[in-house]
Amino acid sequence: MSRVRNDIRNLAIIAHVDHGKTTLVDALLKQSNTFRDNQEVGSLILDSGALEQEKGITILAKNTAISHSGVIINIIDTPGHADFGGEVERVLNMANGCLLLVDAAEGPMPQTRFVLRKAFEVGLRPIIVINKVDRPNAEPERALERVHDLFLELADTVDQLDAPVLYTVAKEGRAGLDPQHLESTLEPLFRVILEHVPPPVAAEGGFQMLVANRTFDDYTGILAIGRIFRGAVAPGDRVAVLGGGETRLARVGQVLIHRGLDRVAVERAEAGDIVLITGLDEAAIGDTLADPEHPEPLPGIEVAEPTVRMTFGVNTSPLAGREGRFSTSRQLRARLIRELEANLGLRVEETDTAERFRVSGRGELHLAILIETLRREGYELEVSRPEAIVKKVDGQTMEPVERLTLEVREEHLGAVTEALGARRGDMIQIDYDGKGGVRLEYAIPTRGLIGFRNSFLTLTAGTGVMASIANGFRPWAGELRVQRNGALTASSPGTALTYGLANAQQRGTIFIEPGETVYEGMIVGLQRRAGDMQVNVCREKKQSNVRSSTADIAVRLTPARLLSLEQSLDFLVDDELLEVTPGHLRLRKRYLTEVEQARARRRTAAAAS
Ligand SMILES: Nc1nc2c(ncn2[C@@H]2O[C@H](COP(=O)(O)OP(=O)(O)OP(=O)(O)O)[C@@H](O)[C@H]2O)c(=O)[nH]1
Ligand SMILES: [Mg+2]
Repeated sequence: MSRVRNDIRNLAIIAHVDHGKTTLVDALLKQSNTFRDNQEVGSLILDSGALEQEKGITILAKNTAISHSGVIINIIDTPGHADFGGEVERVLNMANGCLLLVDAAEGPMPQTRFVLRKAFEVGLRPIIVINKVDRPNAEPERALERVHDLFLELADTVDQLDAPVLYTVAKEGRAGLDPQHLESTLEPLFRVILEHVPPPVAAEGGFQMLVANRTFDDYTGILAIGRIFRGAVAPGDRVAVLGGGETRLARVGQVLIHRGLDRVAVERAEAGDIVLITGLDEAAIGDTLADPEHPEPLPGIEVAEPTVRMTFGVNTSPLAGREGRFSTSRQLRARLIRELEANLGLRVEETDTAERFRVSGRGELHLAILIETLRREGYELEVSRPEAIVKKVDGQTMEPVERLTLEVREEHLGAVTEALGARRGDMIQIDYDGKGGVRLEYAIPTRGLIGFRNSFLTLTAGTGVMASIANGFRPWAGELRVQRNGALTASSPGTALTYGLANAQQRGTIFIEPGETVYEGMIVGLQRRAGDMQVNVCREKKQSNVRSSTADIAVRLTPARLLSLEQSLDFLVDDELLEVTPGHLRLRKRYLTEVEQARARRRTAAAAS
C-alpha cells in the first residue's frame, strides 16, 4: 500500500550561476504570506552565509518551505557555480520535481547541462523557467530553443521531454506563459508547480530516510536533513544509522520541519516530509536512517571526483604565529577532517610530512572558499599552487578536461582564441550572434584553465563571460605554452618604504603598499620578464646635506595591484606558496633564501641521479 501526499510538493531550484534561483526563492517566500506584514526581509534571503553575501553567490544548498492553496511546498535552493556541484548532487534526492531556470539573455550555460543531467538521473520532472525576460538583450525564444536542444541531448525517456515552460522576472516577482505578457505576481508559476511537480508517494513500511545534508545549530547541535522515503518518525524513536558498511543504533531527539525561514518541532513526520532530526550526531551525509527492525539501506549519494588539488600546510613563514589562533598541524588536521563531514566532493589526504595535507576539490573556487573560511575562523596556513589531478589509466596519463563556454566581443576574439590555443584548448563550436558578440565552446584541460580567468578579464577588458564544467578525463594533452613572468622578491626583512617601492616599481608591477612588513623571499611584485629578481623595498632615501635639483622631487608611487585570494592562487607557480593568515595574504617563494634554494636544487639533483 502506498499513499499519495497531495498536501506536499518537494521542489529543487537548479540553474547555472547567477540565473536567478535565490532571487526567485525570495519572491516565492514573499508571495506566500510567509512574513509578517511589517517584517523587513531584504533580498537574497537564503544566501545567509557571510561569504555568500559578500560574493553574491550561493555556496551551500538550503531548504525552506512555503504554503500555497493549502499545499506545503518544500523548496531546495542550490548553488549554480560548477565548483559547488557536490551540493547539488546531494540534495536533489529530496525533491520530486525541479525548476530549471535559464537566463533569457545567456541561454543554457555549462552548469545548466550539469544540473539537468543530474535531475534526469534522479528522475525529477523539470519545469522550464526562462527568467530575466526584462533584460534589454533578452531573447526568450532563442533561449528556449537552446533548452529544448539540451533536453533532446540529455533525456533518457520521452516523458522527460514533456516539460511546461514559464517566463519570469524573478526580481519583480512576475510570471506568465507568454514572455510579452507577464502577470503582476508569480501565480502562474504556483499553478504550474502544484500541477506538474509530482506529489511524493509514501510507501508503507518501517521508517527509512537518506541523510542528504547536515547543519549545525547552537541550540540543538547537529541536525540531519532529508526526505522521509518510507514510514514515519517521532521524537524519542530508536533508529538504525546505516553507512560505511556498519549499523549503529541511535535515538531521535527532536523532529523539525521547515516553515518559511523557521524550523518548527513536530510530534510526528511521515514519508514525503522533509525533516531535520537532532540527536543523530553520528549520521553522515549519504547514510540511511531506518527502523531497527528493518534496517534496509537506500542507494547512497554519488558525487563526482575532485579535479583540482593543492597542499595545505602549517605556516612556515618568518611571520608565522602572529595573527592566527590556530596554527599547529594538529589543529589544521582536525579542522580539515571536520570539513569532510559536510563538504562533499572534498578529499583530504596525509602527505609524507605531518605538517602538510593534500586537499582536493571540484575546482579552484571550491578550495578558495575553504581557505577563506579557515582564515576567518582564525587559522593560519600556507597553500601551494592549485594543480589538476592527473591519473594513470592502463599505463596512460589521463588528465581532467572541462567544457568551457565563453561569450566575447568580436574584437577580442583573436586574443582569446590565441590564449586558449596556448593552453591546449580545442574549439568545438563558434556562433556569431550578428550583433558583435561571439559564443565559443571549448574542450580544454583543467590545467589550462587554472589561472586563465585573470587573463581572460584583461583580454576582454572585463566584458567577457566564461563558465566551465568538468567533463571527464582525457589523455594528457602535452605541455602548455604559457609562462608567467618572474617574481620580484624582497631581498631583506623589514618594513616596505615608499622610496624602496618606487625603485622596485621600475622593474615591474608592485603588489604591496608602503608600511607592510616583508621578509626575505616574500613576493612583492611581478617583473617584466622571466626569472625572479630581488629588490630592496625597505631601502630608505639617503639623507644628504647637498641639495640636488632632482633628489627632492617627491617620489610618486603607482597604486599597488592588490591581489584577492583567488587572484593570488592563480598567480602561483610551482616553487611558490601563499601564506594565509586572518589579516594577510602573502605570496612567497617556497625556499626563501638563496642558501635554501641552492640546498633544494642540490636535493632534487641528488634525487634525480
Ligand atoms: N534583470 C533581472 N535580473 C535578475 C532577475 N532575477 C535575478 N536577477 C539578478 O541576477 C543576479 C543573480 O541572482 P541570484 O538570485 O543570486 O542568482 P542565483 O541563481 O541564485 O546565483 P547562484 O546561487 O550563485 O548560482 C542578481 O543580481 C539578481 O538581482 C530578473 O528577473 N531580471
Ligand atoms: Mg543563489
